[in-house]
Amino acid sequence: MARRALITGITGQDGSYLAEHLLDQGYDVWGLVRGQANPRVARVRRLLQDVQLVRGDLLDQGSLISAVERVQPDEVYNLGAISFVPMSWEQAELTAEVTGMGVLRMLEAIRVCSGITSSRAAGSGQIRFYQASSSEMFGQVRETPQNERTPFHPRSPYGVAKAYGHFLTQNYRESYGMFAVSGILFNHESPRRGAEFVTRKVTLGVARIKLGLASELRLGNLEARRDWGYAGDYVQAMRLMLQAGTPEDYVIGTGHTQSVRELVIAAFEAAQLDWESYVVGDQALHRPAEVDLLCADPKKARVQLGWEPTVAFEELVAMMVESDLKLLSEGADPEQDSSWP
Ligand code: NAP
Ligand code: F7E
Repeated sequence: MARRALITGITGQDGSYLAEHLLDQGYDVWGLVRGQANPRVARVRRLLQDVQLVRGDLLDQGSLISAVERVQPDEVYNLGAISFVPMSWEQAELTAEVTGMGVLRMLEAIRVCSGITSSRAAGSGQIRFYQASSSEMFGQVRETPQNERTPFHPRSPYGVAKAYGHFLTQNYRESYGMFAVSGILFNHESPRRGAEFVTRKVTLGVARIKLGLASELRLGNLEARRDWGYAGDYVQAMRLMLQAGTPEDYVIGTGHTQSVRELVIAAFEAAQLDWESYVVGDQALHRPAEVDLLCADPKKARVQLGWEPTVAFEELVAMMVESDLKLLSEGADPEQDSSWP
């Protein structure tokens, strides 16, 4: 029988790529969707027609229990979160509730539906759980590159909430013998990336300038460095973690780091434009506390899971610029959820 997966965050970038990947692997895929009139659900219905939808919200414990009871999943991928770092300062409590406490509610739904108690541990055939953890937990880094043993020093309410989810996932594994893993993923991008994140903001900005739809691009800190990879590669690592013999945590990244300035140069070059004529610095876009440097050491994933990234930074940026040029020239509005390449 096909394995059955339940994905929270199905309407997001990673949810879409993971759903496609799991469908390719022969899974029955279910996506958790929330809200009465969430426009992103229509996009999922249109582009992921083989995904079945179940209602639920990471803020609502009962809804998660009902979803797990209905779907009877073999694997749960918890990708749902408030994931935009600047928003986590503006709505810190909501971020804690969704990105942090949401992990507790999902783990509890699995525990209750599986009949696991402190005296009755998880058995074989148990539901396997993936938690979408983040390199933002490393924050002000203590060493470079960062691996599974690097200490955390998160720099935003988002990073703090993710650290809670990470430790809770480890704790449910240790307390109840659950197959629960935390994937510590570094930044991953794609033509489906939300327009608020810097890669997509830059590639959309470049495409608008190239097509004469804009004359400048306002950005914050150009010196921050990130380890940027391709989302399509990273969702494969999520599945591999849940197929491993033992539940363990893994760092996923490319092992290379670039600055936002280098991202900008690469994107403008991909459209044969001179970036210095268009980019305007904006102090309002700087963060109260910045993560200056991230660079992954993905050796454990390479050795134990056989996972390798396949798309290099310049290729990723060129792919995103090309996709945004196409979308905009077709008259689509990428800020609208109806367009999803
Ligand atoms: P994304 O595009 O921002 O998607 C976030 C998803 O969370 C959306 O589907 C959203 O659904 C859902 N969500 C928000 N509030 C919810 C709630 N109360 N209940 C249920 N679902 C809710 O994020 P992404 O880039 O795909 O990332 C996926 C996960 O990986 C996130 O947890 C993110 O924090 C983490 N992560 C991402 C990266 C990265 O570079 N992309 C790196 C490390 C970790 P709605 O349509 O209902 O709003
Ligand atoms: O910022 C700088 C900004 O918002 C990257 C999320 O998926 O990855 C993501 O978090 C850098 C920062 O991503 C602008 O200051 C400059 O240093 O694209 P971002 P992020 O904060 O790294 C991690 C791994 C996650 O887990 C998160 O969910 O770019 N930057 N100027 C800017 N950033 C934005 N957004 N907009 C600017 O104008």
